[in-house]
Amino acid sequence: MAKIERARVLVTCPGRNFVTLVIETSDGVRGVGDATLNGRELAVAAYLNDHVLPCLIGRDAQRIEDIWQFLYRGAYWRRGPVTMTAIAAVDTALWDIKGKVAALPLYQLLGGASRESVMVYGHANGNSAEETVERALDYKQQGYKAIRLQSGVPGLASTYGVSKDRYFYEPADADLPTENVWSTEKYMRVVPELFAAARDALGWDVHLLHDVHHRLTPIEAARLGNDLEPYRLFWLEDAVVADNPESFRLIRQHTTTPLAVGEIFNSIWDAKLLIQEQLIDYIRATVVHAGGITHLRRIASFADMFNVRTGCHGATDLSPVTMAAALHFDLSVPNFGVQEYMRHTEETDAVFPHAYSFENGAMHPGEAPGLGVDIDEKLAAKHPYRRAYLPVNRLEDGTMFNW
Ligand code: KDG
Ligand code: MG
Repeated sequence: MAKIERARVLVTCPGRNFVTLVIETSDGVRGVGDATLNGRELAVAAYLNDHVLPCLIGRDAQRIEDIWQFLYRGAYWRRGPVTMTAIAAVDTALWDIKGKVAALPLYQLLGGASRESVMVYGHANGNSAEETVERALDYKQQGYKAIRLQSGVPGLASTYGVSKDRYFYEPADADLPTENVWSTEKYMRVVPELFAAARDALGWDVHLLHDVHHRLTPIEAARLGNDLEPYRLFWLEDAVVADNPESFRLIRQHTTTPLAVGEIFNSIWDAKLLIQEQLIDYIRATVVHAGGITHLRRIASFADMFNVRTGCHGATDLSPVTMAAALHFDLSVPNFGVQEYMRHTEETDAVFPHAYSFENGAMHPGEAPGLGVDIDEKLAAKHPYRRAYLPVNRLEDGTMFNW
């Protein structure tokens, strides 16, 4: 039996913060797991160091399900982003080890490929609708089959999803939270115009997506979904805050625009009502924040029974370790929808050498045993942690709002 002999948590900041768990077995096999929770990184590092790692040493590294249950049930205090991200890191590292021991890429252990490659969506954004559409044309030329469109809103100094750099978007931008200003009225006027211009320029043979980022009330979301129906979106994401899943009943009564939600979900219980009442079309839970490969597979199997497809979160705060794990999952899962792909910077990619690749709008996890990704520990040590917060939002009159 290969025992878990050593485990350590590495916090590194190659342009942005990442928390990585490395597990080593008595047979000398090493696995990696992502434990990054944007803006709350050190809470997960402490949870792992202080409460999880002492319980892991000496356990059979092959018993992934049993270890998952031990960490989930055994904490007594179940769920929550910190706990579930820590469990995800352990789970991912153990699947990596299992793949390496079997000398197979992880997707083979998950049942093999269900498709040739994984369709991904890129992020086109700009300060105006014209600039966003121009960038979307660039993505289409690069071969993307699905593109998310976010544009600036006249009268608002900054808007979610609009980056300073053409390709890299990093919302965790300051040592203390940046305060942004939000106006639903101004936003609601711009989005239908953006998608009308996009269909004119891009045509109909490309999927278009949009992220509201939790900012509307159910009735406003219903109206936006309605306004966008002529442009046949692939999905409208996080139209409302999903704390109260019943909100989606109201949206659903009014629009046929497909709905996606779940990037901040950490358990099947967050998604249960939305899935079983078929209130959503895509579940965006992903490996790192939803309890690892083991729990994400459970969510996807449940979703499959209700015609809900997957659309894993893949922003840059999810490290290349999560990207690799998500791609193995995506390639194998029967009810795959799409994978978000926000490329990492060269600095990040250098710290996390990986086997996955992009070609013609799709990605493949590669054929390396396990996840096919590692962390260069020496290089990682050259990039010490830097505190960085996500922004907050206020309405124009100063009222605190959702970011
Ligand atoms: O850390 C927060 C980001 O991951 C989130 O704002 C990105 O909404 C997001 C998306 O759809 O990628
Ligand atoms: Mg989102």
